[in-house]
Amino acid sequence: MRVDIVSIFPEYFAPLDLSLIGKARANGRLRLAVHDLRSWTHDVHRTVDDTPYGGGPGMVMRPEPWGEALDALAPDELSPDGHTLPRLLVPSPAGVPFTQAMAHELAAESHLLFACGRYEGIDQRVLDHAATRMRVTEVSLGDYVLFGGEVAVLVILEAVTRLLPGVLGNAGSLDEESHAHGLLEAPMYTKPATWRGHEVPEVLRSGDHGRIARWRRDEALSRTATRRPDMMAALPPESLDKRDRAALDRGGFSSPPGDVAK
Ligand code: JD8
Repeated sequence: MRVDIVSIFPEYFAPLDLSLIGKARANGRLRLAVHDLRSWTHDVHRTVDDTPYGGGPGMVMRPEPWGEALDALAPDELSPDGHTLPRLLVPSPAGVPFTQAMAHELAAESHLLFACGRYEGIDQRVLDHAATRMRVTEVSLGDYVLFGGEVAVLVILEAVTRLLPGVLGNAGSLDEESHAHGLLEAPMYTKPATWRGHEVPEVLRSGDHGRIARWRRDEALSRTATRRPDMMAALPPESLDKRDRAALDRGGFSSPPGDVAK
């Protein structure tokens, strides 16, 4: 996968040299380049912002440097290696929510181009113009306010690159994840069995794999019911069997509506 990032703070992306993402880059599975937006300015002050039309506080990123950056990184002509146009991703609090499903979708792309805004954001015409020649997605990390798109890109890239074949190294840990089966995960424990007076639940030391699986399922259900009523409500009714509903009942939680087959 090829990834280009445009930002006025290219230093933000130094951590991408570390750890698993660094490994994916080293072994060639990830070709990542970070670009300074100011390299596409032409004035002595390397200006990238101006006051907003219509008034209001703050500054808006001017369209011209962005236009040149996108021309350079997503040229109209097919390159010698025959690559297609990138998918342009623009972090914004007004974007569509970034999810694990979108991470999977992005992991299947051959070229991602990230545009990191700052200030009050990027002149909308940059996105409108880009959308006439490539797929453009405004994406939000969540309902809180950041200073700019850089941190969002770090998060998205970490979620996407760990899905690339050969990056995780442990394929098994990919599909047993909470956001794959719609429930939060049960708590995990390791040695010692007693630590500062706190014991590892007996069932996990019993060696009874049936009881362990049932206990983990019950913990996942009660956690999800308590912490994520939104995930609970979104569960397909047929994904909860009689034993699941009984476990929720015992914990004083109500099961989402729906008929039970099993
Ligand atoms: C990009 C500029 C800040 C946005 C005024 C101060 C994502 N989940 C998220 N929260 N915030 C962002 C985000 C914020 C950004 C930019 C992403 C570029 N800002 C501006 C408009 C209102 N603030 C985000 N992804």
